[in-house]
Amino acid sequence: MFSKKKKMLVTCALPYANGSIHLGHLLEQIQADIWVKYNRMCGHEVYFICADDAHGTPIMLKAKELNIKPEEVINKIYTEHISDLKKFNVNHDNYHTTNSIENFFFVKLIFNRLKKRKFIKKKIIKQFYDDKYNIFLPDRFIKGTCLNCKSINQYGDHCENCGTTYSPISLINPFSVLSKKKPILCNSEHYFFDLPQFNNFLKHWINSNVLDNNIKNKIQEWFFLGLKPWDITRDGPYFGFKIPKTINKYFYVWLDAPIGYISTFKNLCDKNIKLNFYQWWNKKSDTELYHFIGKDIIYFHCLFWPAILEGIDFRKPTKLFVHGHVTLNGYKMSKSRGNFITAKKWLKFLDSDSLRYYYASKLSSDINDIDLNINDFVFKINSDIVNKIVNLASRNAYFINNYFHDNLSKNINTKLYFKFIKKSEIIHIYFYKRKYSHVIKQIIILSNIANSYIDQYKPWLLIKDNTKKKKVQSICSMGINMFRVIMIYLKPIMPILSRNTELFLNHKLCFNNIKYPLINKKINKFKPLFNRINIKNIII
Ligand code: NOT
Ligand code: ZN
Repeated sequence: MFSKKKKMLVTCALPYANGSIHLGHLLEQIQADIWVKYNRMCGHEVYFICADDAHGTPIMLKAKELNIKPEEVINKIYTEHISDLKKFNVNHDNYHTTNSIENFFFVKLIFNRLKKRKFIKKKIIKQFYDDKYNIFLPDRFIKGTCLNCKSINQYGDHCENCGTTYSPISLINPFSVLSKKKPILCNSEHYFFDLPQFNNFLKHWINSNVLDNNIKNKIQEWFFLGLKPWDITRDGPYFGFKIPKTINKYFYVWLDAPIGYISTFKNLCDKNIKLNFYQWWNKKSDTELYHFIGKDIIYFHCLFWPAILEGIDFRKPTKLFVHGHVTLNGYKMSKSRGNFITAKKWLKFLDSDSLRYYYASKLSSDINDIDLNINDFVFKINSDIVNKIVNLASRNAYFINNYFHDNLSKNINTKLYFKFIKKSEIIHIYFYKRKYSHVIKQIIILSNIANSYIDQYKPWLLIKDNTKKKKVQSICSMGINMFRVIMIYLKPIMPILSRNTELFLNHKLCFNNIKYPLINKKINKFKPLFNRINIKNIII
């Protein structure tokens, strides 16, 4: 893992600028942030970026409803998103917005290049128009009866009852979600990205180790159904980038969103002279690009995105890391169900490290949904973090602080210490493969061994015997050393607890010097490192 120093660019999907950061966003942001912190601890050069996805009809309508400009909506949300993510110690090197000069620059450049290379086609399509609101309706703003199973009130793009996907035009009795009126069908000329031209390239790319196997099957299905040209135009009024030399036509938000990865990085290069944009995005780049995404946006990232990059001769992603969704006590989170938890609400009752730990304890490299069960959460944090890990520090620090002037012994149990650091081999593999739940399992195994070691020697009895003082110092120093190794493994996951531990030990937690135990060294007075959670105080 320490082999070659790598240059890595890591991204999260861009949160929409029309709502707050919630537990769903946090799963992905925390998953990615742990991976970034881990890779940095291994000595790699890692840049972690994200941005707000600031265009589209919902943002435009929200502004209309509030009687303000869309720019005002997105600016306010931008500040809020940055502050929320920071409070969970998700530390991006740059958090930008897709409504930026850089993004407009790249969207135009990419569109023109694709057009020049004949990857863009024009076509007249029929689209629903709401003549009360005077807008063309996105699929999600049209509802009607499913043509297949006849269930009513289904969205314009797919039926939640039978799973059929279709065009809104085929809905029975369509109506506008905004005005509830029957929409009018109008003709409009749109630009299409010609995805089918990339069929062979994509088939090859998908099989070049960029995806885990479980996702590949889903994609084979799409190839089987046949790739279709992708409509990248929206008619005004629309909040987005206007397509040059057209009247009232805009780039679709899903075209400019992924380009946000490029423009956010460009914006970072402009602030950091060490970074050379071309080195990172040229077709033959020796840097690595990783996208963390949810399973609902695989299509965009596995098909459109690599095809666009291929079409413009840019580098492709090294890997796509896909995760499942968050459920809360077994249910999908939703505002209408009243179980929608924002980052802010979480922090009213709980701390950020505990969410990071809980998510890590459930995360692996698969796309299964992650259930946040509040009782299980409280139990796990109190049992693992408070009773096992922090207690290991506190019970040993008690003796070191009170009987040995804060000094760790010169002698510790080297055989057992070696066993602890040997675990790093498997832990490195688990971190690298994003199998964080396996990392946590190993950590808990080590915590149990460490606590049993102390239980076995009973320093609280030995200390009564004057001839055993040295022995007590050595046992408790070993306890502190085992705690330190555990905390090195936990550092990418729990940054606040790690920082508190570093202050307590007077020592920076890192992989480089894990081989060397802390001996003959002064530590600080123990102060509570983490608070037990009382379930009665949580009202979420
Ligand atoms: N705002 C979108 C969402 O589903 C994600 C955009 C991801 C950006 O929340 N990129 N691409 N492709
Ligand atoms: Zn149906």
